[in-house]
Amino acid sequence: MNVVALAGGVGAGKFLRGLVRIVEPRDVTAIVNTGDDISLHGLHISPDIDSVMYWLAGVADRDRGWGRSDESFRALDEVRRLKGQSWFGLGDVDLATHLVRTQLLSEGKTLSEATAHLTDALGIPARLLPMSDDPVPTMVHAATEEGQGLYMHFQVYWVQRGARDQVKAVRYEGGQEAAPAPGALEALAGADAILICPSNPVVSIRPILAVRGIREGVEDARRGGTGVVGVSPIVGGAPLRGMADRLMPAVGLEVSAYGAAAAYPGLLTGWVVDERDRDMASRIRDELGLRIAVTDTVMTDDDAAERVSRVALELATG
Ligand code: FO1
Repeated sequence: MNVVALAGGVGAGKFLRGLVRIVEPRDVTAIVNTGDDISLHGLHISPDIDSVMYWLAGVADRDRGWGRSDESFRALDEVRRLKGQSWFGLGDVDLATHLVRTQLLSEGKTLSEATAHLTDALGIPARLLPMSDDPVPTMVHAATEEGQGLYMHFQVYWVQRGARDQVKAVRYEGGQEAAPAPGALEALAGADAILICPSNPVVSIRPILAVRGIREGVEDARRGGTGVVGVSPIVGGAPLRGMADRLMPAVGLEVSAYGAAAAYPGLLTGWVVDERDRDMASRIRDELGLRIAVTDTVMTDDDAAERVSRVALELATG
């Protein structure tokens, strides 16, 4: 069975660890958000690709959410002492990933090729594709407390400025000029199920759908009878982690399991909601016309992740 997953960072990493227990890993293709990608110190950093990669390789930091386990930050401390840019927490071991990726890109390899190199080196059998080899940065329009307008990269909004600004709008810059990564549209066309990981709709999944042809690829697959099922990243009215609660209202989405499903009009056939949001199931079913499954979606370990991915897959294929 061929399964395609649209993936953001931590939630996707956990979910995919469960999915590769129930589907042959080589038959899983994750199309990963690269809207968060940023260049710092001359290095190309792909936070969501790295999160998914580290989770699948079993080397992710479970508590911090991003980056590697058993990490140290000595290089960053020295960057700070040297009055360099130290606002983005690059760990010493994590740095190796960015060094290898950046070297490959400088040799003329694409981001897809660099990602394949890294996943191969980490022994990950599932296929990870960036959403595009072209840059599609997620940009945030916001206003400071003093009312001054800002237009900034998502990582500047989130990490450097600590999400303190009032978000007015979010843009996926260059999405319509970007080409999907080689193999992404073919994977969607050949999928027996398409799953949307429990990732932030505004800064993880919609950036993927903004790349020319990807939304249409999902729509075509759906019209052809492929189940398209998402897992709500909103549990009990709030995201488990991250910033969805600040960004969803800015783009007109209610911060709820309903609002997250409503982020994908015309794309879904089913939606997995957490048991804490059971009351919302009938509204999602009736208003959005989706098949619903209710389960405990909190992925505290791989067994829980396997259960959540099984529920999603069964809803998509059943
Ligand atoms: N998130 C933070 O809140 N602070 C950081 O210093 C930080 C560093 C970082 C380094 C590498 C990496 O792959 C991710 C990192 N993240 C950090 C996470 C990242 O900013 C976002 O949470 C993701 O882009 C959202 O999926």
